[in-house]
Amino acid sequence: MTALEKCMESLIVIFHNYADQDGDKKTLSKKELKKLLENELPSFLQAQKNPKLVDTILKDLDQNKDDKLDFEEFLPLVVGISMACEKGYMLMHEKKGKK
Ligand SMILES: [Ca+2]
Ligand SMILES: [Ca+2]
Repeated sequence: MTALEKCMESLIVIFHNYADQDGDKKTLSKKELKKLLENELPSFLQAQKNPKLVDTILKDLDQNKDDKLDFEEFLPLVVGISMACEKGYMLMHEKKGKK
């Protein structure tokens, strides 16, 4: 597998590690989402300093308003954080000196 393929597989595995914890394996409940964020994205969670962050994220991403996130609804969160990280990455590399 290529690095990108592994990356996508990891995303799916991580989603299901948490989504499978209660009876509904297809979606992340608020409890499961909170656990996922705490364990997999601790620095993101700390940087936000918002005690209601999990509620906010769930509300923002939950398109069909069932208070749960399926994989499709969960992806924009990963994409959003990845984009923020990429900006940081570019800044870091620009500082290291332009060609
Ligand atoms: Ca679940
Ligand atoms: Ca939903």
